[in-house]
Amino acid sequence: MTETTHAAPMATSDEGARQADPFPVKGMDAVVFAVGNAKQAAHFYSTAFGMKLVAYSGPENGSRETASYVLESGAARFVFTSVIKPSTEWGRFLTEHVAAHGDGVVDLAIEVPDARAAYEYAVSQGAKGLAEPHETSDEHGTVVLAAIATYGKTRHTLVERSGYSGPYLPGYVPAQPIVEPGKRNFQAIDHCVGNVELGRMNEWVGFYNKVMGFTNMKEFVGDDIATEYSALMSKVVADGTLKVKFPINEPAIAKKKSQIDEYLEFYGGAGVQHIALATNDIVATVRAMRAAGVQFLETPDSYYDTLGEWAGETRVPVETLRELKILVDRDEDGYLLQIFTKPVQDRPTVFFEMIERHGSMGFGKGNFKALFEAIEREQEKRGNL
Ligand code: TYF
Ligand code: FE
Repeated sequence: MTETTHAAPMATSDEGARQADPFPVKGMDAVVFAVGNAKQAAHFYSTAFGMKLVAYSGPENGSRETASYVLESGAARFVFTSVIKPSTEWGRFLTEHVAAHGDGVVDLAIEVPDARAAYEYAVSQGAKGLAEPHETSDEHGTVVLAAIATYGKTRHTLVERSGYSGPYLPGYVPAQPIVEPGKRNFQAIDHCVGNVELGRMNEWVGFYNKVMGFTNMKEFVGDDIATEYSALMSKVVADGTLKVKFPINEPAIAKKKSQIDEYLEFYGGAGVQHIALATNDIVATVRAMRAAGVQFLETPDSYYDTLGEWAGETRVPVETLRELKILVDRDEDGYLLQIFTKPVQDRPTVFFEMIERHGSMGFGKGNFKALFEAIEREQEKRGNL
C-alpha cells in the first residue's frame, strides 16, 4: 500500500510554507445536524453532553422556515436545525434529509482564512460547488460563506469569520444556556469520521488529497485487520497542522456483517459516522455523562486484566479505567484514552467518541479488536449481525 505521510513542510520561510499549503484551514467551525426536533436536541446536548446554548435562529427573530440552536463546549460548536415549515430549497433539503436519514450531520463546516480562495481552489480541483462565496453581515461584522459537496449528502461550508463578533453567524441572536453549565466535558472537535460505500474509500481519500491538499496520516486499517475482525477499511486525511482530521471508513467483506454496512443500510447511504471530542479529563467527563444518562459501549473485564502488560502506565489507574470502560492505546509518540457512546438516535448511525490524548496522534488502533467486538455485540442485539 502506498501512503503519503505527514512530513514537515519543505519550505524554510513563512512565505514558502504559505505557498506550500494550497488550502489553509483554521480548524473545524461547526458540526451542523439536521434533526426532527432541534428544541429537544438542544436540551439533550445541554443536559447530557454539558454543552452551552449560545445562539438561536427561529421564527421569533425572523427565520420562519427553520429553528437552529448553537451549542458550544470550548472550541467545539454544534448546530441543531429542524424545519418548521419548508419554503425554500434549503428547507425542502432538510425535510427530505431527516425523512431519509433520520437525525444526522449535514455539514462539517471548516473555518478558513479566505473562503473565496478556498472555494476557488476546491472547485478548480474538481469539488462540486454547492454555494458560491457570498457575504452575510449584521451589526457584529461580516462573514464570507461558500460550500462544497463531500460524501453522501454531506457538505463542507467554508467559513471566513475574521473579525466577526456575533454569537455565531448573521441571522442568529444570543441565547441563554438551557441549564446552568457545569465543568466542561470537552474542549474541541478532535476528528470527524465518514462512512462511505464499499470500494469508495480511496476515491474520497483522493478527494481530500486533491481538493483540500490534505495528506494521509500513517494510521490506517488495511485488509489484514479488516478480514480478521474489523470488517472495515479506514484511512485518515488531515490538514498540515492536524487541526482537521477526517478518517474515512468503508465496509469490508469479513466473517461478520460489517458495522459500516449496518450504518449505510440504516442511514440510507454515506454520511458522518462519529464525531470525536477532545477532553483533558476523560474520567470526570465519562462520570458526568454517565450520570446524565449517556450510554457508552461496554468493554469486557478481560481487556483490563491484560492492559498493563502492553499499555503500560497511564495517568488513570487501571481500576478507574475498568470501572468506566475507558480504552487505552499507546504508540511511539505517547498514549491516548478513549471511549465510544452507543448511537445517540434510534437508528444505529451517528455516535460520539471522547478522547484524551497524551502525545499519541493515533486513533486507537490497538483497541480496534475490543472496540469492534463491542460494536458487534450491539449489532447482534439489534438483529443486524
Ligand atoms: O476514528 C477512528 O478511527 C477510531 C476508531 O467504526 C474507529 O475512533 C474506527 C471505525 C469505527 C469506530 C471507531
Ligand atoms: Fe474516532
